[in-house]
Amino acid sequence: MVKHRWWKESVVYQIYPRSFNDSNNDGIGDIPGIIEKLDYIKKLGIDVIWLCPIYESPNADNGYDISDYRAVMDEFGDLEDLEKLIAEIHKRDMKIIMDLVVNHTSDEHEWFIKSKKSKDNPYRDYYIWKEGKEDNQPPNNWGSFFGGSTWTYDEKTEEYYLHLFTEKQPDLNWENKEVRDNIYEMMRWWLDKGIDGFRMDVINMISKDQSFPDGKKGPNDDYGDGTPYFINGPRLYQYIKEMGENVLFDYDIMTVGETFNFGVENAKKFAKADGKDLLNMVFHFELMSVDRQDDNKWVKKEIDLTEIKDIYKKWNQELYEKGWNAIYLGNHDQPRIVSRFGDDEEYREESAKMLATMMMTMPGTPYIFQGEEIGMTNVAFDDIGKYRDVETINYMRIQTRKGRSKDKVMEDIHRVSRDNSRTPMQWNDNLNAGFTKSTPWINVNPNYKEINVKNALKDEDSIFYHYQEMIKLRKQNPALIYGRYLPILEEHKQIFAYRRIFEDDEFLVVLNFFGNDVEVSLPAEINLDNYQLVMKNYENKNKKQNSLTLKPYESLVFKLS
Ligand code: ISL
Ligand code: CA
Repeated sequence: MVKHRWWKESVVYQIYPRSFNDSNNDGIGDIPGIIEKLDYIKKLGIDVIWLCPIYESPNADNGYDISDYRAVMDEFGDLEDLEKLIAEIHKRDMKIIMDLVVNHTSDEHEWFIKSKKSKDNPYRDYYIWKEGKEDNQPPNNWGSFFGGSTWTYDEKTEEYYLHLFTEKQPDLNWENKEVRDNIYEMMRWWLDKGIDGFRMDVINMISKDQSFPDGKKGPNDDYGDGTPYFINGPRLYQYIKEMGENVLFDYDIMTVGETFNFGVENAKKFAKADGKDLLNMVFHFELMSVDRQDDNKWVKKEIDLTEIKDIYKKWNQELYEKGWNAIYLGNHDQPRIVSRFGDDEEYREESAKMLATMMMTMPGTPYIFQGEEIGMTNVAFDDIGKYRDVETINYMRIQTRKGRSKDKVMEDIHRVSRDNSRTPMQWNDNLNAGFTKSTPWINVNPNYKEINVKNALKDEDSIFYHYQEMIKLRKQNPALIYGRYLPILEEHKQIFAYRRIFEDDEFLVVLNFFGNDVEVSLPAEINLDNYQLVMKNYENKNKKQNSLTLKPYESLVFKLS
């Protein structure tokens, strides 16, 4: 029995505010700038906006280091602007979910400022402080996601504090009930302002093994791997369930967890607590590893389409009527999808449309990251000084210190730096792509003259209108949302094809995932004479009864007549 929910039938648009639209010409995107563009987002057919962090922050990690959960970062505006944004979004019959970043705060949060004052103040246990080992070693050998140790020594109180990310992002101690109660109270404060849910940042890292054991350390690793001791930790379900009981169950909201290494079993388990919706869906990272060697983002591996197919098949079939999928290929942490999974040169439009067709015909809730809908691409700044992301800057410093050439490191950065997705939204072909009239905080991608919203809206064949059409098709056909997922041609190395079936509606999706022509014969039970072609990304498609010839990145959607 399928339970219908508004968030299952929604398409989400992710906004990284710093790079979206600058309304007061200080070079930084802001909330009034977002309000100016709500009609554009509505035109695309969006139902929910996921707003990346806008809270007070020193921007060590561009807002994922919060110093006041109840204040808006000056550069983005003020609380009044935010309340206006919420009202304007609701006026347009859209909803807004905000980013909940509660695994850590900024080191400039008042809690941490008090916590580090002394060993015995009431805030000490809001964070995770430990004595070092003898001879001045940190409490264990864990490595931070952004390089270096996860421990920083505080001279004053002669202890180390834990930070899985930068040293300006100390981890909160979720063992401390006061911390949890403060978080729940803050969540209710935002929900009572009318927001419609949360995207929960690294939410499956909040429970740590309290013995903080060393992690496995390979011969050429600088640090040990702590992830088995802080990912999916011992009290994670207890905390999330408590969050449900204290906050989530009281509201008709949408939640999506960002969960590294979570797996389908956890996705099912966390979807409910005592029969109530808990973590509605999660972003897993399995598709983010298909082009990485040993899951190392900086080391490239050729994409094997069968690996992608297996991941979709597992998640789609395991969560069928037991959980719900979040469908995404990109976000503010990942490279631009047309550069990563498509072809951002010869077949940029065709491959961007093919990826959109894939996402909009998968079971789950699709997420579009700003600029994806016009096929924005990776950027290749010629100088490290043009990059802004702390992870990228740390990577250059650490790698060159190890003796690697700058040029080689720049190649890695061009391919996977998070800044690929953080260059300003390209609105038109005016100065700075219409993002700002002053100097942008990060340079605009030089290809903005050709790739921009203005050109997209003028061209009826643009990627934008393909997204708009696909979103419409999805909305009109529950089979594309709730339907069973049945893969075909599973062994094919180049074609990704599947059927979606719901009651007596059926769709057949056939995607050429690569840049060369391919001839494919369909399984005997499929007779294309019984199907009507409803979406394509090339003109005049000729089809035979039981076989197809597909052009590079050609995508086709058929509906059983
Ligand atoms: O993309 C990654 C690094 O290249 C991931 O390790 C990412 O940092 C991880 O998925 C957590 O991401 C979230 O938390 C981080 C923040 O930097 C990311 O922007 C956010 O999406 C710390 O808050
Ligand atoms: Ca601004």
